[in-house]
Amino acid sequence: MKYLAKTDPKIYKLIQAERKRQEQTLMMIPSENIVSLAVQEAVGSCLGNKYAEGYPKKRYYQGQEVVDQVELLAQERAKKLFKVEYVNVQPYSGSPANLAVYFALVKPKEKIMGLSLSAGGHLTHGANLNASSVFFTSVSYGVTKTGYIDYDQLEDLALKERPKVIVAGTTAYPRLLDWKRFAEIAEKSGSYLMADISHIAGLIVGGVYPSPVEYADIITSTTHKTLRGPRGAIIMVTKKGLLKDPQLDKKIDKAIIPGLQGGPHLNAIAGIATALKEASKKSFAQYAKQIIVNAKQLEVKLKEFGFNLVTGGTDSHLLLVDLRNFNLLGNTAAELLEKVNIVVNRNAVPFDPNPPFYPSGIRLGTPGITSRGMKKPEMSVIAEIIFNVIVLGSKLKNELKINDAQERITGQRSKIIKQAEASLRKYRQKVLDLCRKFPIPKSY
Ligand code: DSN
Repeated sequence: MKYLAKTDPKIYKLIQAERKRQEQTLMMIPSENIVSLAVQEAVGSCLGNKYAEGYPKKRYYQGQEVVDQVELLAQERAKKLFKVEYVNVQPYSGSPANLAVYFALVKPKEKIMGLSLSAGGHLTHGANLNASSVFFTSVSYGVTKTGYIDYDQLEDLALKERPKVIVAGTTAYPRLLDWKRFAEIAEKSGSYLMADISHIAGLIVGGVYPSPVEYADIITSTTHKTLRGPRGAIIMVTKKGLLKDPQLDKKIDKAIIPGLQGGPHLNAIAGIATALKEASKKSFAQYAKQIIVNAKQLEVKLKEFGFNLVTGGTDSHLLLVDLRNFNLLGNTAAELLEKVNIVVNRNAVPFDPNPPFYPSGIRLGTPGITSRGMKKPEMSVIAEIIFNVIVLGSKLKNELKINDAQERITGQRSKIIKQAEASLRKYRQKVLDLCRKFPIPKSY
């Protein structure tokens, strides 16, 4: 980074600081990951200088002979890896990708149906205030008391509402999705089935999570989560989707450009192509397998320590911990864990009695720490640290007589954190030791 250091020392220093933060913390937000140097080089390349509105061989500007090959390569690799008929690699990220699908298939105010945000769905699956519910009419399905998707409710609702698109996708759901059941319901209600596999794409190509390809018409995915690529997204159309609607691929292309986007980010598309190549290797399948082994080990250990996990556990890369029996908000838990260099996010649990900004749970996942090479023994150490930190927070909240309403106030939570600091040092040291033993792959 010698050029950046000279031209813009402030940004250079901030990047160094962020790299150090990543080196010294356990990345346990389940949607984050650490990409390879190869992917970083592609993203930082001169491809970002080029405008290329349109699609390979059908662009608006000249000078496309090289970038056409980049985009075609990304498309071909995605098609082969996910076993689909058609891929658009241009979406800037997951949210525009989902919006493009709705834009392609749903008229303003017609219905879409997704998992509610409070039950583990994504903002773009029809949440309040999001474009997916402002421009379209959003109907949400939910989960049962056990935390599993309520497929019976989903079916009743789909038959009643007849949405244009049913979204099978999640952002905070630890279990497998029943693609077949989704497809049967979509068939009955005459809906397109869109699978949003953003969280699980890497697990699917690694062969450790069932693929929706046989069942969905359209599949969207970000590329930077378990797939371990750069920030970006892809939209895929399956054989089933094309049989149902032979124009589906063209509708998606049109929705991306001229519908929603301008010039594609060819540098990101090159990074996606490289990540797809990496994901086709045997070592990636081993990585995907280890992500789940690690999540399962966390499940076992956290349960031994008395944590309640939504649905009782996980089949994937993430766990949703309901902290109500520890009498601590997700905010306090996440802030305390950050003090020992474990980075997770606060998260609502299904039927959360607390508001979304002060939810009762935390969401954690294993893609990032598995990229560092950590395995089951390290998961046991991490689970024990999480337990100790949360028990300490709970005890201090009690001793400081901070009630649930006060705990929502930053200043009150700071009292707990300040009081905890001395005792947290030893756990922070343990985390630092782990980070040193399992360095992140070299990074710019
Ligand atoms: N922010 C992502 C996540 O954390 O799941 C989804 O967009």
